[in-house]
Amino acid sequence: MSMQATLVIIKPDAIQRKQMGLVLSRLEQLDLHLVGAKMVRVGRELAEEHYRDLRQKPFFRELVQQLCGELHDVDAVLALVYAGSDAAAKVRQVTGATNPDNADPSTIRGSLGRVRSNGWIENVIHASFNDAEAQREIPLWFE
Ligand code: IDP
Ligand code: MG
Repeated sequence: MSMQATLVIIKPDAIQRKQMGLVLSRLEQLDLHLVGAKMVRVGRELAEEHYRDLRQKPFFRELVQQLCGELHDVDAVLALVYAGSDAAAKVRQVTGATNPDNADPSTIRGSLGRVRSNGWIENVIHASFNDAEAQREIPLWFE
């Protein structure tokens, strides 16, 4: 097993709902090392680049606005990098399914996320899907 790193972003919905500590507590239980942590003011350019693979989706505009904090009156998100063997897989396992309504209740999204009546998916964190995605994403957020 090789040493890997993965990106986590505590999203604006979780910042607004004061779930940052809860999320950090969950991630702290994993057998990984926290090697980077930074509050980031997210501009359009960064959000669009981060979610570039979803640019054709009908919800892309709203997704970018959401990551920028515009839908939750939030100025910054918390970007984190965890390192260790199978880092991305370990984090994704506790993250849960994309839609909180479908996420196992034991996961971060299943326990802390929600789908708003207006349809917004508030799923608490971003987590790199795999090592390749992490390698693309981490340099966007950390120099
Ligand atoms: P992931 O965050 O579980 O990796 P992705 O498919 O990569 O899921 O989508 C990135 C983000 O886009 C999701 O976390 C969620 O915020 C948003 N998203 C995904 N699918 C939908 C949808 O069908 N409607 C609205 N937002 C969505
Ligand atoms: Mg994804």
